[in-house]
Amino acid sequence: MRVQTGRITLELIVGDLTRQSDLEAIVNAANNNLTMGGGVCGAIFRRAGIHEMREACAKLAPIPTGSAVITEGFSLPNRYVIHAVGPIYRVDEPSEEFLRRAWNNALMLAEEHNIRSLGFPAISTGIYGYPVGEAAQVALREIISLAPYLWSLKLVRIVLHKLEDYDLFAQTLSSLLSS
Ligand code: AR6
Repeated sequence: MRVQTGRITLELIVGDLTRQSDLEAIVNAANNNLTMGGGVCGAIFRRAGIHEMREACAKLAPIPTGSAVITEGFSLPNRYVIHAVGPIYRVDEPSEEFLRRAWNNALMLAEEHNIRSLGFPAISTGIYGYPVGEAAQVALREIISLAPYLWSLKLVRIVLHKLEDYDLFAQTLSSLLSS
């Protein structure tokens, strides 16, 4: 699914975030210590080069929930990785506000670095337990509300790992755009 909103193109696809070679940057669903975890984070570290990414992240850690930092992409096909920390659902409260901030700060950091194309995973919806439908509302609302003010970003692509997650994001996007 692809729509125009504000000044950007917003895409939803099913796929692997670590194989988006046309994107300048991708967002990692990170933890506060910026260490290599499982999920998309593990995949990003492996494809970037574990040693290089660990060293770069160690210099920036720890960071608070809802914030974001940037590193090189090393061996990834992307120039940059933006590491954003979403909330652990119902542990980091208010979870909705922390998730909104994670998306907001990742987008703002991309703008500061003049990044034109950025890929996201569904932050917090794996190991951190955030229900995908609720996370989609928070993420898509934040993108749509910032979209008129984004100058550098032209393309934001959300890469969903599972078809059922894609369906939930697509339904949510359709209903937000028609309301
Ligand atoms: N491409 C796109 N999405 C993916 C991929 C992939 N290759 N692999 C998994 N997903 P998670 P979180 C989806 O658990 O919930 C790590 O240990 C997955 O299906 O990666 O924010 C970190 O270090 C889910 O929808 O991140 C933290 O400690 C989404 O990515 C913690 O997990 C996010 O799931 C962060 O947990």
